[in-house]
Amino acid sequence: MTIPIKQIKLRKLKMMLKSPFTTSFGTMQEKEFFVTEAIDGDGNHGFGESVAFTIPWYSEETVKTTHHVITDFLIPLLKENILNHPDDVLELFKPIKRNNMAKSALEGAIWDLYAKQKNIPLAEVLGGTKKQIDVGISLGIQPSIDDLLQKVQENVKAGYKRIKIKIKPGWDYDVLAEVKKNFPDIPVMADANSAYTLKDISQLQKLDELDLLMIEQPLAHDDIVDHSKLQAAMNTPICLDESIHSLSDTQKAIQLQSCKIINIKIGRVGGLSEAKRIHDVCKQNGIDVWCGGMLESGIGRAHNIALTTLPQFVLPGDTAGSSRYWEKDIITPEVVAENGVITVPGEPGIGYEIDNDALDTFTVDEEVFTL
Ligand code: OSB
Ligand code: MG
Repeated sequence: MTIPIKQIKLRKLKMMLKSPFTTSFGTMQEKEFFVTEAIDGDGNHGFGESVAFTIPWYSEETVKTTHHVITDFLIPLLKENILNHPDDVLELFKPIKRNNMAKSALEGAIWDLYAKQKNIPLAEVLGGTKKQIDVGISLGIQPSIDDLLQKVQENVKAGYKRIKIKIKPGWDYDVLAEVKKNFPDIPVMADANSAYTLKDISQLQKLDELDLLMIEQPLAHDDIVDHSKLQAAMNTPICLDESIHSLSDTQKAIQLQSCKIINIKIGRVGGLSEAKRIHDVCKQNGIDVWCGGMLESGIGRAHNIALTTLPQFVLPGDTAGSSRYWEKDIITPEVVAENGVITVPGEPGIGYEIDNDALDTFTVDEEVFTL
């Protein structure tokens, strides 16, 4: 059986985040991204989302490189080849080096299309079994500690299962200590987005006093060697985000003992097939995983939810409810987290309908490619 795909639609969207999101690398408020749509001849529509930002400060990809790689290289590959299963996309795109977020945006739409053709939920196609998933939140760097404590308070009250605090030199130990003092019962973790080097080792070791759930990506975005030295010198588990792009990166990080936990982001690793493979090898090696976020719209969020139903996603992810990010999301119903729990939708594919009016409102450009 082949997956018949007649058309690929590429919509560029612009959406404003409810509030600016600040990390050690910069502040984001406007989100530009692509909604990908794979269409067959039988009325099925599969949707995906790209996660690269306009500026290459999280990784090397941008909105513009995503468009370039999708239109000039990836869609031509889809035109010239036949797919039997969404897993084939990974092999088909292999000749194109990296550009994982571009690859993932198309692959996601094909997974959703495939699940809809089979009339089963995406979670089930991926092999996931959970009916509900636990989620936490990621809090950006705030203007003051009081602002941060208030945000933590609101989200603890809303029932989120863990709080992630963005840190950087000068906004780390004291801030985290204050959060732990005021909220001793909620699991707290920190995400540095590569803001430190091994020269800061004593500062990082001091964080061991705080009994954090983990520290995410303290060192360079492309490093697994220094992280291995740091993990050997710290009790707090290190979680890798930016450094892990593939199954092979994962195997090497495990071998070097560079981390005890991995944050899997579908876009960063090139799609759901690679994400599953990373999940499987982590499960075999006792590495806990959780699903990260890239401030996605509801479409990307739905993919994250489906992936999180796999068994080794044992820690709460960053996939919070739509209303934390957007005045109005582009899916219906929106993603809702109740007491830190999202109920996995039972409908075919991503399990949420596209809100076409909202989609139109935020679309600034649209292209159609016939395969
Ligand atoms: O490092 O996980 C990260 C957002 C943008 C870029 C990188 C990261 C993040 C987040 C937010 O932490 C996750 C989310 O709420 O979607
Ligand atoms: Mg991170």
